[in-house]
Amino acid sequence: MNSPSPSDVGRLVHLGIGNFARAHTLHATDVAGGWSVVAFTGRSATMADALNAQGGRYGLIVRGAEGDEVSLVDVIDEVHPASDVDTLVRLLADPFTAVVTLTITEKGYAAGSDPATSAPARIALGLKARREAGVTEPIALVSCDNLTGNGEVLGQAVLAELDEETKAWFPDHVDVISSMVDRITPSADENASETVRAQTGLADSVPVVTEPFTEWVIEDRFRGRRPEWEKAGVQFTDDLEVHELRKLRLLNGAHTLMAYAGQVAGVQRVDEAIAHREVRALVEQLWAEARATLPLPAAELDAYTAALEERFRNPRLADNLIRIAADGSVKLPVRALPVIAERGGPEQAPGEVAAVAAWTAWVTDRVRAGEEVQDPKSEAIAAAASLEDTTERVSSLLALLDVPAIDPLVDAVLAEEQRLPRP
Ligand code: CS2
Repeated sequence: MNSPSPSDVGRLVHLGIGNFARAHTLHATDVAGGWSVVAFTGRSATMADALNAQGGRYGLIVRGAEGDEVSLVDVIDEVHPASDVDTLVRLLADPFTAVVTLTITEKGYAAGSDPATSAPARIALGLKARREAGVTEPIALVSCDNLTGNGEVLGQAVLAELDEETKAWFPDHVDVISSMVDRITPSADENASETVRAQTGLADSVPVVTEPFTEWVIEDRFRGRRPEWEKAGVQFTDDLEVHELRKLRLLNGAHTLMAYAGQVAGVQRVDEAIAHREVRALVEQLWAEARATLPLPAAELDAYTAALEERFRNPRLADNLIRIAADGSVKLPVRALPVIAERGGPEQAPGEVAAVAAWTAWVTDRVRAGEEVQDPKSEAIAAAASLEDTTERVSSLLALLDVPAIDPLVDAVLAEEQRLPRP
């Protein structure tokens, strides 16, 4: 925790070190060079022990349709469990720390006020300590999660936890920055460790498997130091929103639809879902509706969806639908519901309604089969999905999506549930 010069380097603190962050944020920081990284785990603390045991290094397997490219990422100095609040506070109070990146998933931004469970509350404690230590260097908080205006969402979550004095200090010392990150990162398969060992010699218990495609677009608003991410192909922009909406509605929207409709139809992986005739027709329908809400030229959208289709078809990536199916109650309100509202209602957005209906159908199937639904609202979902009356069941599930109820949605979802492809 000493503070070396030169002034163009610094320390980056990352919150939520799962596979996603290791496939892009930390990889890009490694390519940029010169920066020290201290990471904190998300929900599972086991990643801390595993990474520390291998000196913070890990293998990155880039899995193209034709073959693998394996490299070592060596950028992490230390990993701490999320519960180590004291270390985070100490690091944020240190002027050498200039950037905090976050991949805490959608639900991490609504986690409440307890620093033990809420990353925004922990950051608030750290910023208070930074102010009290008299640090004048700006610090940037950069969200990399799949939310619209993720920087604003983060800023509000942190401000809500701050004392009055730090709130007043905040605008002059903290930049809250939105970014759009895109790289599909499935769970690593059981052969991944052996692949890394064979190609690099590292005995890696937590390798990362990812796709060749990678995109990170960041708002250009840093007053302080930051890694030279341009070296890793990162783009800086004054207009992030259009990049965010395009990705959330076309990529993540299709992912969510496939995750539920695919499993209801009896397939388990993304490449199988996009190859399934009826699921694929639903994806095309959803794309047509989502595209109509995006202020982008048709040719650009054509190229984007064509590229998406190829990424989804990657036969070697083995991306399981169950990974994407997690946390539907916080994903649908970002990915599908805004399109339904902007289109003027369910009748103008049957593909998006199908995504919602596939969720209600899938959680119902699962709950009735006695299987777990991974979601911050899993208990309420289980209760709603168990209701005998079909209309009550669907309206109770929709009430969990945290949006003002769109009345005709219940009927539209009930109708789409009936039309979903089944095995
Ligand atoms: C997926 C994302 O888990 C999900 O819901 O849609 O993790 C997706 O793979 C990434 O956003 C791709 O960049």
